[in-house]
Amino acid sequence: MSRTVLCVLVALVLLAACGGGGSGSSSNTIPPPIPVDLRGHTRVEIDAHANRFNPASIIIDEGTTVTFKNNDSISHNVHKSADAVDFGAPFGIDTADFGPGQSYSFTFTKPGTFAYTCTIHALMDGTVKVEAPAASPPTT
Ligand SMILES: [Cu+2]
Repeated sequence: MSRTVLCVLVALVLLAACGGGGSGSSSNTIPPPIPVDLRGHTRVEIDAHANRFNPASIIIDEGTTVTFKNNDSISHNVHKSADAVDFGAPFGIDTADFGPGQSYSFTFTKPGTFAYTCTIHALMDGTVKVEAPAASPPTT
């Protein structure tokens, strides 16, 4: 066994160990959840359970009614994340209306991406992306 071969092997191992990433620094942030495509439904349901909304991120058609169902043993609420956001109608309820076994429904009448949150639980939030119908007849 020659010493040169050994050196080359060590060099290759070191290169492999530190060169894997290639160019650029990979992000360490957790990507947002992939939205669940629920277009084509007039009513959809979001499960509020274990202090999470599930699915936390959805895509729906304009005009779809979303029901947030509380399947926990504690109360939750649903509020928009930013006051400046217009959901197309008053959005959000107070805690007393959304206790265990209860639900809250809201019909999204405006296209856009709407972030909401449960103000009781810090990590309990979600996003509803509302899309206008793809092939709408021309309005003349
Ligand atoms: Cu909550």
